[in-house]
Amino acid sequence: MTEPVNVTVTGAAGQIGYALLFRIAAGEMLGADVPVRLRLLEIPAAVKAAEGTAMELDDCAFGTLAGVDIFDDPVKAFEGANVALLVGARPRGAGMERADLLEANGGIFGPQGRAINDGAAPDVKVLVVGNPANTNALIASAHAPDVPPERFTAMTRLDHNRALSQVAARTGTPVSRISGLTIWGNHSATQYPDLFQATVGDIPGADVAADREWLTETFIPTVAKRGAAIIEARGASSAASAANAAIEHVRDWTRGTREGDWTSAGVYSHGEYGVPEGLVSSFPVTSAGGDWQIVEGLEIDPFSRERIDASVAELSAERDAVRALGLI
Ligand code: NAX
Repeated sequence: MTEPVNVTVTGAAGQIGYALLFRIAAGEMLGADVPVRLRLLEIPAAVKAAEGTAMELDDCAFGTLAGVDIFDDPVKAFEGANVALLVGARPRGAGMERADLLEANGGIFGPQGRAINDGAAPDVKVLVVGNPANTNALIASAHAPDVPPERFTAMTRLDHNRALSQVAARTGTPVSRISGLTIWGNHSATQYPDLFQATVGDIPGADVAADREWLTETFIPTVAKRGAAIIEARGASSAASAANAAIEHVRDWTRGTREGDWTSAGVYSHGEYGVPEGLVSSFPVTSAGGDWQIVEGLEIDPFSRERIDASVAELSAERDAVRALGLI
């Protein structure tokens, strides 16, 4: 049997963790023939709940699951990690200012970045799901000077999938026939879902986007505010769809994106499309050989430019705030 891949999942006892772990263990993320060893990280108060989840994982008797270990210490949890899914984060509490939120998350993602730096496998790939995801990825990466910053990514795949589904519903086109859609910027309400480069069935996405009222009044806000709509309907935030997006992000990263298409991910900017170097911003990306590549050379129309710039400005402001707090 090949050596198991070590997958560390933080926030393992949370609702996304519960929707995620069984699919990873079943081989849906890394492949049906790839054995996985799960390393779960939780805060001490939630370790018992993680143990319950581990019992259920045992009870599935997955052929691809080589073992489950549970930790409350990031140093141990990230030892030998090949893939790290950083799901656990500090949610915004009542009366919490943005600086408080960034500081609380700095206290989580700084030490986790350091632990990844010191103990993870040389090929470690990191996906940050916990919000504010882009800036948390930036903080973790800043504490991992020996890991290439390209290995720290933030999840915008759920936004990408939400946009695909909205376009499919609007046009009656199966999702499988929609390509070239992009989420730009921050995983926040300022994100910009870009249809202009897309192909929808046999028609250019720009034709679908030509209905500016639908684009600006329905499509863009529906995608950006979908998380709030789910909370309103379900009484809890997105969990299974977020877990699915995390699985797809890592699956595509490790096994490659679909031929002739790209996806969206928050990745390290080297200055592409005018996004300041060093920000973790969502871009159109492909993956081959285990590395993300930003799709370059797309023509950005003024409508899109304005929206990309607004979301990137928010990311720059978050970076300035965490810098001022001494978190990076
Ligand atoms: P839950 O509150 O259900 O679970 C979070 C878990 O993380 C808890 O079990 C908690 O004990 C644990 N945790 C907290 N601090 C930790 C630490 N320092 N180390 C290890 N574990 C820790 O939240 P859930 O619904 O699972 O959401 C998790 C995160 O995903 C949240 O930050 C949420 O905002 C974010 N999301 C991000 C999305 C994205 O597209 N990037 C979409 C879904 C989701 O909203």
